[in-house]
Amino acid sequence: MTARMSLRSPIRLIAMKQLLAVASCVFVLVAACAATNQRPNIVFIISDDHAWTDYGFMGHPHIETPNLDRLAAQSVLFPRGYVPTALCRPALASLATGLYAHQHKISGNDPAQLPETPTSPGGEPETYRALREKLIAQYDRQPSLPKLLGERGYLSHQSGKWWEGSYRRGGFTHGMTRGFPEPGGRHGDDGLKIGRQSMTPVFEFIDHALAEKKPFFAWYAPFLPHDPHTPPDRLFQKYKAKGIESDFVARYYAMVEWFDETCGHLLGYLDEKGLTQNTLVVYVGDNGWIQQPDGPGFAPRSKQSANEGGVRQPTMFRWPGVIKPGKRDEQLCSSVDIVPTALAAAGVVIPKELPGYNLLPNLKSSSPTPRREVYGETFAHDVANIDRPEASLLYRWVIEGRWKLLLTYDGRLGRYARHHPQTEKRPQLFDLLSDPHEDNNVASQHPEVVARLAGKLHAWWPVTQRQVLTEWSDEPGQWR
Ligand SMILES: [Ca+2]
Repeated sequence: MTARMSLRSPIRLIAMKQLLAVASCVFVLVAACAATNQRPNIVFIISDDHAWTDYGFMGHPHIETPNLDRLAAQSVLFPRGYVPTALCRPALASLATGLYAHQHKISGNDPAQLPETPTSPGGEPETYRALREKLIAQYDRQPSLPKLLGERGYLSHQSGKWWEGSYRRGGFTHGMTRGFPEPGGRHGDDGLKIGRQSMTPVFEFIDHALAEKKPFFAWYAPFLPHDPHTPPDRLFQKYKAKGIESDFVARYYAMVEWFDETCGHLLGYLDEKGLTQNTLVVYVGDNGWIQQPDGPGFAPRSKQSANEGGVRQPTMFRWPGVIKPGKRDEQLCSSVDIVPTALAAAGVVIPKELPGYNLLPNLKSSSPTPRREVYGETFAHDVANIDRPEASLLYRWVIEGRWKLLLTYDGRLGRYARHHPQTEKRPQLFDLLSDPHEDNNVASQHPEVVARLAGKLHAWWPVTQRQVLTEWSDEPGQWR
């Protein structure tokens, strides 16, 4: 070793150490970038007409949902999740846009009937079809999850219920629904076959996204357990054997388990393809259903209703290794939180107009979410005025901790009026923690709570053209 070398070697050693330090920093940075670049796949599983009580994990005495029970154990589960509206189309539009119905303006399933609208399906007059088109055009104006994810390179697939025209118009790259104005395109057409007939279209899409090496978004909103209640006979017989007297109820219970089986197939496919780890699975239902025991329809205070049987929907988020599983017993969640949370998971900037919370930081850290209240609004099934959702406003509600305030409005009822008898026009206040089925209206005993929560509803969305009673009176409720 020369003197010159020996002089330089300590310097070399330091340089080497520095180089190693820089290299390890670069390695850490590259690894971090790789982790953030590996954007998660996103799967929405959306049940259709399924009450909050009707799951194994929610303690139902008869209904078996082993696949959703497993998902619940692997997820952050909000047993007190809610949808703002208990009707298919507005609820689904909120799940696609992250907006309340009074914001996206798709407040009901159909435009209100015109005097010349035929009562039999098909052959609708052009004036009525123009209203259908106008309702879908409300969706076109909004930023939506499939569109925003598509801009970031996601492939997306629509299956099941979809009301806003074709899957392409909805912003999906792939899908099943041809949609209005195609024949039978009101709410899903070919999409409604998913789950009931086969899962193949979803699985083929997943394979395609894998081959393309692109992250994907799957919207799985099967027409299940929604009627027609046509479960496999083995499941119907299973519930009859459990002693369920009413065939209508046994069929509905069997439909729920059939739906659960399809969820198992989908989640199993993610496992089989090694995708479970890098996929955010979100579970929610669009609205509730309480089966009438003596006929094919739904009981009061379920579908279309602002009562818990309509709006409460257990909500789950699963992303293994990122989201810490756990049950958030009393913590509230609104379905308008789902879109911002999914966008955050995908690294997409959340549009400012979205009213929901990005829950991702809280789902990761197990900390409580910022949500202190949940808001909801019930409009008539038929949209009286597309530009002015207030015209069909029937109820609004807010839940804060144990309290739920429910206000009744004089919006136009249209068809399905019998589901909204509006016999109680005065404010209704329920203590949900002690009275989860809303049997006791305690508004007269807590005027200060009624006033405070009515103020919150007004601040949330000021309604100006409807009649409503916001104070209890002993006189029978009459709009003044
Ligand atoms: Ca529904």
